Amino acid sequence: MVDSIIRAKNIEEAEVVIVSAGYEKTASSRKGTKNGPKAVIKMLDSKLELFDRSYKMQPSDKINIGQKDLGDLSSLTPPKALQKITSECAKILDKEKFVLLLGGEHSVSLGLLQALSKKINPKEVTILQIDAHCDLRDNDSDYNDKSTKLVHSSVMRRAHELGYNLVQVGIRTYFKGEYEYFSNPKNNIKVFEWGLPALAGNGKEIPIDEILKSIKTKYIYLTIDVDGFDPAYMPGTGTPVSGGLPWYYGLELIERIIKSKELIGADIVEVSPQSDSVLTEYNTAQLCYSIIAHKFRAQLRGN
Ligand SMILES: [Mn+2]
Repeated sequence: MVDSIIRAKNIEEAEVVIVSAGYEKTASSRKGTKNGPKAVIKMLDSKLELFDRSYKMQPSDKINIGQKDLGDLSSLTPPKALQKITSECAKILDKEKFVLLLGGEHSVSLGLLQALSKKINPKEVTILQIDAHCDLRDNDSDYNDKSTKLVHSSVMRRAHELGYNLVQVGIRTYFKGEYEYFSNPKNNIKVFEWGLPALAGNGKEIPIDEILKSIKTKYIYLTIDVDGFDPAYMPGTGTPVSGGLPWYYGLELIERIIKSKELIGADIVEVSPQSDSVLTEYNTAQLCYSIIAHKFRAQLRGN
């Protein structure tokens, strides 16, 4: 039998539950994110090494990782899909489990964020968002005739309205209304843009210390849109944008943020598998495993 990183037989047994939300309704460019979670789970099940070279052991031996697939949500309307993701995540959080959500399009994050907001006051939580896009539109009326407020390009606006603090990293494209929203000091949003030499110190990467210093709360939530990374590492995604976070920079940022704050939840979204490359789902599986190992690092000591 092939060893899997996911070894908990059910949710009760698990400490961490990877929730698959293959929802895709409002994606604006290339489709395919509904197939993302399945591809990532397959990598965790049979392709990724169980041995972690930074901890020099097998985290999956010490951390009980389980999974829950929410099935095909794409036949639901955006409000119904959101309600389903929220209530399923809430049930798992009620069992005191850590939830790592896999999308699907970015709108799924709001489900877990709504569920968490019943447990911890959002004002005490900072969302660290790795993304090429701000996702701060009020709605999608500038590019969609049948506009809604529950689209992937509005997800962080809705989260911000819930009261969450917001720090964005890797941003390299936005709409005028988003610019006005995040640059309004009243909204207190910190944006670390990529590729503007004047802001990034002559094209050098933004020091990770600066990002850490911008987070004022004890609790953090991590949302990773894979398009935040350089498309060289994450080519399979709906709306790729050139530039972005280099692989090892992203891994270091994630490690240091988890070690310096208290991570209450995480999601990785917008994985759209390609027919000729498994790189995106493989790297996403690696991010999942690393996030879980860092979060539960106290359990990795000793034998
Ligand atoms: Mn994005």
